[in-house]
Amino acid sequence: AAPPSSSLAAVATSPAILTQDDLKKIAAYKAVESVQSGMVLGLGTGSTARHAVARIGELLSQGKLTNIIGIPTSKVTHDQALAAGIPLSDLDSHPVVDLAIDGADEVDPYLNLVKGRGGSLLREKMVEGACKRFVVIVDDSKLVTHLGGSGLAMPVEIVPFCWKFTASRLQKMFEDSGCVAKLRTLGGIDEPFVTDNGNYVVDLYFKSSFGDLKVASDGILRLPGVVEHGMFLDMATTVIVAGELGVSVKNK
Ligand code: ABF
Repeated sequence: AAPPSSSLAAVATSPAILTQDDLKKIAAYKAVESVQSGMVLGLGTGSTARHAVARIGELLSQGKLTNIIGIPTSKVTHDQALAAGIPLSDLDSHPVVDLAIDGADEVDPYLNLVKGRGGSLLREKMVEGACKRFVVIVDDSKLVTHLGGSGLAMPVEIVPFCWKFTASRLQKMFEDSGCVAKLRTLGGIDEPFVTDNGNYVVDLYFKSSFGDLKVASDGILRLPGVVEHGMFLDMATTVIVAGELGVSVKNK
């Protein structure tokens, strides 16, 4: 199938030099324009999504939005949203989410994503998998021709029990692609990074393409010890990309 087309929106970015954070904010604000009063909202995690959460809180405090219920995708977002005055709930009480807004680490031409470099992939996948519309917000540095091709990590959340065994099986699964599996640790020390769910993250690095995304996804999920991976295939309904030349909106 042909990749989704995109349109350059009329929201021109300012002629001044924009930082990457400015672009993230522009994409986030554009996404929040789709939020309507009464919605149940999936609240993403990361430096782009935090702009959306802040904006939703601001519109609520100004009375421009009412009756919003937020479903946070991490403890960090929970705390930010609470401080911003957004009423919160969870999927147990609100199993259908109207709209989720979140960032991504990579976006391919078919709107498949890599997520989870921030470590919140499991909750993000649960919440964003339950939503009617999933709007992804990125600056244009996140666009790739194929997932895993940026040379950066493809995260996999695994249980701590015998994590070395699981990591080596993941590496072996993709040995033809020169895969190296590394346990994510806390900034320069050997202590493992622990997710909100008490699990570890193994980051997979590929030297060459690992082939069909669906086959890779199924293979990883079949491995005992794996909880979830960071490929979000066929989940995004819209991707908003902010770049120096303006905002482009790609719809599935
Ligand atoms: C989350 O934040 C993640 O899934 C992804 O890892 C990350 C994107 O980070 P940022 O918006 O900080 O670039 O959405």
